[in-house]
Amino acid sequence: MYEQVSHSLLNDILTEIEAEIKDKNLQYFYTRLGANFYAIYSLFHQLYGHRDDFKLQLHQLVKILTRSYIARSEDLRQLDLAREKNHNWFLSQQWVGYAIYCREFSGNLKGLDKRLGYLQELGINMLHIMPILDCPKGKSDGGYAVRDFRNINAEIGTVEDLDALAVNLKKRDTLLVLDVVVNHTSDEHAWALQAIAGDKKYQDYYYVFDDRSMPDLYEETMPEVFPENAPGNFTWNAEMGKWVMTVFNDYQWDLNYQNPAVFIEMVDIILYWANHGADIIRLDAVAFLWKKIGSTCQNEREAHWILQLMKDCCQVTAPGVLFIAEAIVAPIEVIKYFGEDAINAKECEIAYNATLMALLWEAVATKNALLLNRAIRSIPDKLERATWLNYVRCHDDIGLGFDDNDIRLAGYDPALHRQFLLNYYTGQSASSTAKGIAFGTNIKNGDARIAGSLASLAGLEAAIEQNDADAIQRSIDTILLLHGVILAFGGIPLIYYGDAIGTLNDRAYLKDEYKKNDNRWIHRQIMNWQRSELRNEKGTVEQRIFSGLKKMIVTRKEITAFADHNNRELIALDNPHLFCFVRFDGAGRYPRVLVICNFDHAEQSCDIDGLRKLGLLSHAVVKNLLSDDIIDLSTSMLSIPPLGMYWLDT
Ligand code: OTU
Repeated sequence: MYEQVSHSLLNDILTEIEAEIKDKNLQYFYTRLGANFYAIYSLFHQLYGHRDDFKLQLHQLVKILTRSYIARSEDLRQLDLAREKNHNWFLSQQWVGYAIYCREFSGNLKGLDKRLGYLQELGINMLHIMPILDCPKGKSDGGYAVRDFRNINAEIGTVEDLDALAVNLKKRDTLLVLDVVVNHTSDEHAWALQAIAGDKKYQDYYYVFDDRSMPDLYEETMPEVFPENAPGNFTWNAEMGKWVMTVFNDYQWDLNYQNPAVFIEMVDIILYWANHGADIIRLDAVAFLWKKIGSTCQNEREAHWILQLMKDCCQVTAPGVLFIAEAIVAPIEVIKYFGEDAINAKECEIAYNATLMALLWEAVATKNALLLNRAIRSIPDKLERATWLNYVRCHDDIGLGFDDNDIRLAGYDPALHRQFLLNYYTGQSASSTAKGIAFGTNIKNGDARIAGSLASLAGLEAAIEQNDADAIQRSIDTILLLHGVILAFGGIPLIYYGDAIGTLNDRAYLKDEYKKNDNRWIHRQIMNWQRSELRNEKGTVEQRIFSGLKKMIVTRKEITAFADHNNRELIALDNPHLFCFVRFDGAGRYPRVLVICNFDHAEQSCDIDGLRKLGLLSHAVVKNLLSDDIIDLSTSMLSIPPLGMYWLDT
């Protein structure tokens, strides 16, 4: 939109940097800046308009956008243009993601280059490398406590190694996902060190207080994220003689986005990694970006403004780059990270679907889909040009963040049901073969989350220990069933490293002084490449999981109805063990794929006539796309094997 005040300001800024921008071929940059500037100005004004330095800071922001564009390579600029033309490119069913810790997966970045063949064999074409930036040893939170946002951890490699990797990934049509930890820095970051040294400018980069009066006010309403390891949300820094807000670990200092300088620094960092070839940036802990006394300091409306502003800025310089929102919050809140009151995504294009993840584990434990069927309806429709990141397991804990009301509607008591799930996954219930452990137990309110590798949670570890072939089969079927859902549901599936070969819990972290207090390391194992070779040996656990998953991935990529365009309908069946939805494609809603999953350990069936009444399964036979088997529909009931899944071509 054209608006005089902002436009004349923009002209002033461009005049000021005239020498820098002269002869620089900025045509595309100017059109984007012109298109977005009013939005940028307005949001920046909403957040920082009351400050004396408002104009100065806005000048600085535009300079950063311009310099980053000038630094952007011609190849990346071309990619931006191609993606502008084909703007729904990331909604395609072609994408299949994989998340790794670089050190644990391949030792370092050079080693990672040698493992790209493995990823390609599985069908992966989007690689999320979790944070690899410089962090203090022992106080790194797995890379999420960054000391230098522009340098890679020396043990993992160099920026040049990453550049080389980015080029190789592009050759393989594989997307590169990198983290930018926007909410906090390490207490050894240069900003923090200068704050500690007494520099007021840098103390303003954080939430720093002389005494407990403000921290105590905040604490009244702020929950604790790591109650066991890092109780409270503030840490006393003796050197500085002040309290600092540290929502996560005591060495992770929360950045103060009430200061525009912090916002501008972060935009600069995001664009730095975009210019190093990141296709997608994962923005960590976005729910926490704005703190306000009297609130939980999560999901505040200003946090959304910050993200919108980041998006608007990134679109000017690197419009082909997408954002992932890492917001592990209730469905009604998570949906806002795509943007509110909008048709197209205007904050982050992608968001973690933590609700689906947690519901899948609930269905495995209860062997039914009562809560899954109920609570999945609480996830509102996403915006256009937005998609989910669907996952079964990630590097973090599993939180039981379901809505109490949904639990009640599914027929359970919320507190008892959560306790049941916790007991189930931490191996304290007789009915369970899961071998997880409780993470983040909060003795004040009894909350806890779950750590443990996917395979160990799915019973594989216990089954192998007991040498029980049937139980091994059940856990393999569970692993495949869970992945089958995330591959078919709509969104980008994200597979966690090691899960394709059934990696079990690894208790080695207990012997590591830096890791032993954070039991999420039980599922952040060193990739066992020797075991992974067994994927080529028929009949091994590794081969059964890997080949099953690989087949599902190949099949997913062929089914255009699996692209994500809000083209899914949940189907209510009478049988509580079954989870069923239909995916359709095109205006005539064809072709369609009917997905049916059985979470029970026994065969289950559903009424074919019921489905026919919905216009589904009208033919005499139907093909299961997962196995190519033809299923006879001349009987009245369709049976689904124990822990089985159909993708029916209907
Ligand atoms: C994220 O997760 C990362 O994924 C974690 O690995 C980090 O430890 C953390 O941020 C701090 O950087 O607390 O248990 O509700 O929204 O931001 C996982 C918390 C976490 C989440 C999430 C956080």
